[in-house]
Amino acid sequence: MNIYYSPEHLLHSPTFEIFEDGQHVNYFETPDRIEAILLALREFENLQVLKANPAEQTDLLRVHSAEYLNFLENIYVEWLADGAEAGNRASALYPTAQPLTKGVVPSSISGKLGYFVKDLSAPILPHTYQAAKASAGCAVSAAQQLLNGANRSAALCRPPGHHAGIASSAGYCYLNNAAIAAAKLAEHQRVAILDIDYHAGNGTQEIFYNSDQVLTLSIHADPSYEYPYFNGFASETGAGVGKGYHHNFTLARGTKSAAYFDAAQRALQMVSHFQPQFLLVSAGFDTYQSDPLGTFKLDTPAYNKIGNLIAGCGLPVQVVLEGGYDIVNLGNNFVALLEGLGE
Ligand code: SP5
Ligand code: ZN
Repeated sequence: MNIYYSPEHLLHSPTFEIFEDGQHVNYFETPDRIEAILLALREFENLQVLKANPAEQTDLLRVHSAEYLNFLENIYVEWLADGAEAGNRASALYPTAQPLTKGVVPSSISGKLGYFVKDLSAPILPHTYQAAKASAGCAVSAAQQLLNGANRSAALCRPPGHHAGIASSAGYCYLNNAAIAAAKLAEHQRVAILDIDYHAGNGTQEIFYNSDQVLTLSIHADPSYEYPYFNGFASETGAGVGKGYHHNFTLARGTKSAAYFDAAQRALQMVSHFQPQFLLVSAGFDTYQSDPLGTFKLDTPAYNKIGNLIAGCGLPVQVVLEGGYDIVNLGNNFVALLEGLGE
């Protein structure tokens, strides 16, 4: 199996985030996440870790709006030109507001931040866009592997992607890596995306909400008590021709393996029924029992079992890394999923 990564993820390392209750905490989505996975992969045979090139504009534009990409590319420099001081903690840009309606991009820096950034966990630093494009490039390279006929591929994406919408950053995410890969694959064939991160894949949901070519499924903590709060409810099932091509599987606080596997099996039945050519897995490991942001109770063997269940579909599978913040166990959990998936 080929696994893609980019050292450029190291360029993006925010120091803090702000929780919804106002707490400033150390940033959870850290560079050592990738380094931990790379270390664990050394023990694993039959795989090659390869450096990916950054995603190209054409790949990004299948998913994101041009004005949003322009914002990500330029906002930091605009801020410096406006007299902001670089090189300290405050040099991370945070949003300030949410518009009631979308339509006209604000001209002010604060206005743009409020318009394009949905929460206080997706700051923009000097090299954030570069790292995000490199991350998306990992997903594009892994997708290309499937197009070339591989049965398995994986992308060590950082920053992650599944909370990024068509024109929005949120929840550590800037570019939606899985959606960018899926959009590339969907130019040729039908694609399903199964999101197993602890948090609802609301960005991916938004991007394909009106599509019947990409089936999107997300298993996650019920948004009635967990981030991202506003989407990811079971009642949201797609719109227009996409009606019936999105499904959310909401789980209670403290969900254990048995209930999780049950949801996974129901989701995978939908995948099989859809008969896609490719299956993409947005793989978050914040469902782990000691994850600092999650409440679920999965252990390491559970990821092996989830891999087995996914393999049961008999489809070419691409794994795209999303969340997972228990750094000590992240590498083993990632390896367990790959081992469960098999060749
Ligand atoms: C990719 C990914 O996993 N993103 C997750 C972003 C979640 N950020 C919100 C964390 C909310 C923590 N709430 C703590 C409340 C403290 N009282
Ligand atoms: Zn998550």
